[in-house]
Amino acid sequence: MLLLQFSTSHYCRKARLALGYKQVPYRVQNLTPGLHTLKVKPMTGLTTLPVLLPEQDNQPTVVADSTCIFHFLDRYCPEPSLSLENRQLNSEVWALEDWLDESIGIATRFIYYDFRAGEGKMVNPSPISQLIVQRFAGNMASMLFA
Ligand SMILES: N[C@@H](CCC(=O)N[C@@H](CS)C(=O)NCC(=O)O)C(=O)O
Repeated sequence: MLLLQFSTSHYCRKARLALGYKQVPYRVQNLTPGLHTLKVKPMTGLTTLPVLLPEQDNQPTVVADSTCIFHFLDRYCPEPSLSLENRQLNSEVWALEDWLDESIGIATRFIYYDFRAGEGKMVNPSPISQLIVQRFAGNMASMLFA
């Protein structure tokens, strides 16, 4: 399997944790923020990562969104399960997972912009990354934390 990701994204880490928990072998391809849309949007219709390419017969070619990746992995490799046997608890867990993705997940991204605009500038020293950090992360951070 191939995981398209941003190396520092917490949603991508979430996908890596699930793959590791299932012990499913996978490779990663790190995409450059901004340019990633050229590759990802035609495949998924979305601009977000992670995106998993199962590369297996009789499986979907593309699975986008960390939650969908969790559900796909539970079907592909049922044990160990990411779900609970108790239906009531299981639906609460998935509701919580969805809520955390949409609340803390998004808030954390803004804290990360602030980090990248400051001491985290050198997380990825490539020129394109530096350009993006200077152009976007700095502006976002100053808007959010001014
Ligand atoms: N609900 C999505 C959120 C993923 C997400 O927001 N990923 C960010 C990286 S942390 C992203 O790809 N942002 C780029 C963009 O929105 O263009 C998931 O769980 O996969």
